Amino acid sequence: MTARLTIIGAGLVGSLLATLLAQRGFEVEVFERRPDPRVQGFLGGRSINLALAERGLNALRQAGLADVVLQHAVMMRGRMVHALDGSTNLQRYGVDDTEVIRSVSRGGLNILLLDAAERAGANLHFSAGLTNANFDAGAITLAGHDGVAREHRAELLLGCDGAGSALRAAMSRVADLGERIEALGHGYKELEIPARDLPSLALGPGHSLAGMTMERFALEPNALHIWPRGNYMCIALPNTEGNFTVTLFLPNEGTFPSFATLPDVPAARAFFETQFADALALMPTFDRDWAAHPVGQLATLYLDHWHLGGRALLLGDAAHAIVPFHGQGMNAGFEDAVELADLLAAQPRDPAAAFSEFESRRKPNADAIATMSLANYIEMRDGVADPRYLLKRELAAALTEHAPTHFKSHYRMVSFTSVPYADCLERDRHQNALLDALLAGRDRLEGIDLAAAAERARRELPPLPQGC
Ligand code: FAD
Ligand code: E0Q
Repeated sequence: MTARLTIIGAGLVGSLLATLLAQRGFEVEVFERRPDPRVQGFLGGRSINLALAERGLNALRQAGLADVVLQHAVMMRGRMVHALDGSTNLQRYGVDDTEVIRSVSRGGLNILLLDAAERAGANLHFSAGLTNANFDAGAITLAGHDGVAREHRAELLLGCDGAGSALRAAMSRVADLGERIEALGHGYKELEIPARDLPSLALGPGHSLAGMTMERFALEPNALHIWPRGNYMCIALPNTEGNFTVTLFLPNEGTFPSFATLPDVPAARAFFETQFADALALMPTFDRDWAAHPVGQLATLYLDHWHLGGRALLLGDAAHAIVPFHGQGMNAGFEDAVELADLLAAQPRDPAAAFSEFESRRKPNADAIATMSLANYIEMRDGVADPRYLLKRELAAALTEHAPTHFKSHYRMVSFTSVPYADCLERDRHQNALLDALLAGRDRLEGIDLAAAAERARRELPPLPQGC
């Protein structure tokens, strides 16, 4: 057995990794900067949610947690696109309800994972933020909320401390990790559509409890809502309590509209009245939310190196923070956790080899999902309303049906399979070229011989992996 493993950060990835490693018999210590959310309640108390897709769910399955998480999730069948005139259109994500994504509460999921980590035997320490590491001495420095610094022995460090990772900073002081941060130039603000206040009706015939609960949602519950507006957009994800978390994505600077041109609540409200009138009508706390919630920043983080020999390794956002437009950051981090736990369990005496293998397996995939996430912003904010995009989508759906062994839409590969991200990107380049060739000079599907197109897909594209 190796020495103790020390995880920095008990967010989504750190707490899942702690669970997986403890379940494999490792001795695990976890240090988290914030206080224990199970004791203090969430900081800010806001419900923020995330989309969980197959990769993340698969990782939770490995930890034995998929069923319990699904009980606290809201199914999203597709994207509900809200046009400027208030009309809506559901674009299904998958072929049927076996292909859906789920909206889960970040705070709720974190609490569930912390409980699981403790049950599996991990030792969790809260209000203990890493401030420095001495890799040669095998020691770390931690600061509590009292500001008092403490030293701790830690030979093997696993950095799950997020995009602003303190472990990454400590590693960078002794080695060049080749860090590059590319700011998106767009920020985000979180708002809320609360649940409807229903009169407490007696449960008469035809009124199931579930039905009553669904009526609390002010918008279709089983969808990811999106208001694409060209250079910017709003989205809304449902929470089990009947409310929606709304996120506005907008350029930071530049001509109207940007965050810089919305200096106060009246300006923001006027902007929403012209661009998101239907959503604004459902946001009674808009003014308060706008004033209270900060603008979050978005960036992609690239590193050439994720580890220092067998002493320290970064994973999750600490290694590869991405923009959120594919809803894959947590999913990718969960895949990391499973991969690392398996590699360490297979060679417990050689962490350097496990870390190096982890980096060579995961880095191409991290780069690929970074690229696809950036591309999805363009696609989401103006593509989903573009006739050319819709035509391509339609042809892709037809080919999926006629050549299921060789063609699967980019979105479905990423969200509903565990085909490595790098393979998804590579396959999609070929698929896209085929779609463009088939659609050249056309503005409708009529006239395309689908049987011949499917034959061409089978001839030109490599077969999809088994069970996909
Ligand atoms: P984090 O969740 O950031 O956790 C890091 C933890 O480390 C925190 O608990 C923090 O307190 C702790 N920490 C920080 N510094 C220290 C320190 N010095 N010492 C000790 N502990 C420390 N992903 C999806 O899959 N689906 C989505 O729909 C989705 N939507 C998103 C929407 C937005 C607006 C954003 C910004 C991101 C979204 N993501 C989504 C990405 C997702 O949030 C991240 O990929 C995920 O949270 C990464 O998990 P992590 O554990 O690596 O980092
Ligand atoms: C998903 C689910 C923040 C965010 C999260 C997401 C998605 C989007 C747009 C955004 C991508 C999609 N998407 O609908 O294609 O599938 O998670 Cl902005």
